[in-house]
Amino acid sequence: MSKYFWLLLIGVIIVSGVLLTKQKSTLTSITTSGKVKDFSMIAKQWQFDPSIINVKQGDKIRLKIKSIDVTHGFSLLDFNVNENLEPGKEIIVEFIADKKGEFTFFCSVICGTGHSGMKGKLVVE
Ligand SMILES: [Cu+2]
Repeated sequence: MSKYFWLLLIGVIIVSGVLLTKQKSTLTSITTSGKVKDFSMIAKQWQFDPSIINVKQGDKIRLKIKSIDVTHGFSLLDFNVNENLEPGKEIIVEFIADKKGEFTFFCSVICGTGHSGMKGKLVVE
């Protein structure tokens, strides 16, 4: 075999690798149901109310969260959500529930003795 054959082969491998990567990135898409689901949530020592949220896969979730006592946090890491909740200030969190399952959200700011138990669940069906 000649040197050129191997050079050509390596070239083809590199080019097809680049093409495949490009294709992958254009294939990534999020299917939405087009429905926006609004929820109002209260954070307080030491719970979220409601603590369980049920949605359907593809729903766009709009969560309005307000702490009514001290500073809390709202972390839903499976959907890249992590917000600080200043007392009395409403924040809006938006994301698409693009995967099924049960996902835990929790307080991410140390807020007192019950902090570690301050959590809830997003259920996506
Ligand atoms: Cu906390």
